Amino acid sequence: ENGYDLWLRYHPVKNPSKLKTYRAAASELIFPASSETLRAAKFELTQGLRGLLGMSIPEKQTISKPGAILVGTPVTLGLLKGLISSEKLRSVGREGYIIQTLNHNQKRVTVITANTDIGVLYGVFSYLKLLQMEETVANLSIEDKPSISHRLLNHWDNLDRTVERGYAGFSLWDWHRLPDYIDPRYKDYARANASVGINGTVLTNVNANALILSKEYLAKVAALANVFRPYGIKVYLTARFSAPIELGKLKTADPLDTNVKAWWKAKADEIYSLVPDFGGFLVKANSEGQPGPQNYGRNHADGANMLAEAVQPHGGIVMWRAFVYDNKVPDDRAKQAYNEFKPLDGQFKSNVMIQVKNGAIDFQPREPFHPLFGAMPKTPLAMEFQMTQEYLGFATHLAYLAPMFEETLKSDTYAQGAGSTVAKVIDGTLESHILTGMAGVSNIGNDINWTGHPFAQANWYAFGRLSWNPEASSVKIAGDWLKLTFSKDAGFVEDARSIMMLSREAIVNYMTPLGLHHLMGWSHHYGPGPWIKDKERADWTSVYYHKADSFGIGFNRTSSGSNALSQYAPEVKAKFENINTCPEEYLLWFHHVSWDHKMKSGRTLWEELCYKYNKGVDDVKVMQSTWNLQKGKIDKERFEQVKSLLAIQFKEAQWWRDACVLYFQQFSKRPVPAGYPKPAHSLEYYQKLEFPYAPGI
Ligand code: BDP
Repeated sequence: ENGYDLWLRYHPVKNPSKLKTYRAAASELIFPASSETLRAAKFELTQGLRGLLGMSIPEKQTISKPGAILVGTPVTLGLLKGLISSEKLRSVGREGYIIQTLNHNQKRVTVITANTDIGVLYGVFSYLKLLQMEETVANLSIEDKPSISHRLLNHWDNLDRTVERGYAGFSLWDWHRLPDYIDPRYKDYARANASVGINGTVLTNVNANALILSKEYLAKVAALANVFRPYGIKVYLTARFSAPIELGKLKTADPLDTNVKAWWKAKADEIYSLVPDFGGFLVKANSEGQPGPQNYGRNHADGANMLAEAVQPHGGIVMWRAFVYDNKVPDDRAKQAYNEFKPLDGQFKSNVMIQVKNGAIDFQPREPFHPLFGAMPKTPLAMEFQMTQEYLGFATHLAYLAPMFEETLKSDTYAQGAGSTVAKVIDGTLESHILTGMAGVSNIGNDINWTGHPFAQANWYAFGRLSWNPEASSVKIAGDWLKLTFSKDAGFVEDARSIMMLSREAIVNYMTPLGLHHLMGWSHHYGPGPWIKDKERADWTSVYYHKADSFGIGFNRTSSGSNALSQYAPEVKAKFENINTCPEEYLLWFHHVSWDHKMKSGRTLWEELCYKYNKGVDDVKVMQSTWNLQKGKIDKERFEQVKSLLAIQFKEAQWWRDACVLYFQQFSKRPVPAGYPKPAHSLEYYQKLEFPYAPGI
């Protein structure tokens, strides 16, 4: 058992009465499959039924007995026209599907239908999931469709197969042997994505290499696109803004230069000649050293629109990232994206989305929602979440991220009054956008289990589910994933789900409690580094963010400080600005607070900080003991793997706690309250630890 099958495990249904009813409900299959997508759907369904029900389902042209399964669109299976009303079909749109049990000439049949072939594929995955989870299938009436149009993975994969901030081996893309060798994993990757509704993948790192746009590499990209196409997955590439210079030998990459425009247009034409359904470009520009329009005195809209014009005739889009900040700008880093982008609202072409990270700094274990959400009503904003655990213990710590994604999606921007949640901004309903998107920075590599930590698969799965339905519940998703991936044993699911639901908060507590952020080790971002200072960029140090001094700790972003709070709607600002109404989990994000400040618990801030760091460690202990109870309930291999990783997590949670508490104590000059364990080492010891070979830099 190595976890390769992810959540697509079609193991025999164990419950005998369930098995009997499932078999009776799958007596024959009527599924003419003339397209590649329908053939993929049919393959999945027949393989799935064979595994789950231990039988091969006979194929028929017409319904001959009860228990028939009918699959197709009204075009591919004429029989369906009379069975499902066209209004009902219309309501599920281009990618949605319907699963319906109904009586036809006194025979009970199951219909899986959609308007498009890809909708059918999604319906098939959904039907198989019901069987995998051993749910009742006798009276199905399911109508489902995605709320977001672009549900994309962002691979931060380099052409040499290293992955930026990727901790699960090397890149899946074997560029060297493409396009001639097609690794069978590409198809399994596509199946996994389609099963959760992911419909696009950006193959390359945002810190882009122009080479990917060369003729040779485009042939490789086309080969991948061919594998993914039947699964409804479009490929996208990152566009290095200076590519016209590097590849085209032009003197400039100025977006208003005619030759530059012509170069990108020709490049887009070339890409589309090879990949007719190419999705478009993702761009990181004028950020962390990447070139961009500002190099030529132009703005982000000039850059984005120039690329948008190039792909527009082919139906492509541009996702322009808002992750910009500059250490030469003498203002709080948290404010810079808003300051640069808000004034450009309304200036982007209609095929441009601005891709915004969930928070204003950088994928910290907890961040308040990014102030740009709700602030650019004339521009579609796509969400960027990070699945790879850059700041949450890489693929070593168990961190179920869906509660964090959910927290952001449910946050109320108040942009158009109460209820203007981030979810409604990005699903387009708040500001009437049709172009909508959610991106997840991939945690997938070539490790046999894809994500390194067996539980990191859950973040890929959950991202897909939330990008399909941003209102979905993280608890429900966790339960589903466990049943699909490990076991349906109720006790196991309950225990393992409690571990998952505890994990993210545990990490917040042992790394960055109470709104602290950016305290990690230099460069690789692993382990504690609250002492990081005096580097070439202040906004890459820890002291810039925690500002600990003899008075207290925290970043004052109120009107007496950087006033970053002014970027939020008045209701949000008022709540966070007031130290008494600011939720304590964001306290030190927005306020510089005295060590003696009384917290809701009655403890002082210093005592609360010590309490939280210890709570984080204790929670990992709870995760460990709960996991140990699962022995024998799941396979030995994954049980042991998770057990070992939790042991590392426990050790490292203590490392974080001890290093941070000792470091901050230098400023608080207060004793650690009685009852907490003594640090194993001195502060100097922790400060001297070095990790020259930490992965994924
Ligand atoms: C940060 C990473 C860096 C990425 C950057 C980005 O440390 O490696 O290139 O974000 O999102 O999280 O562009």
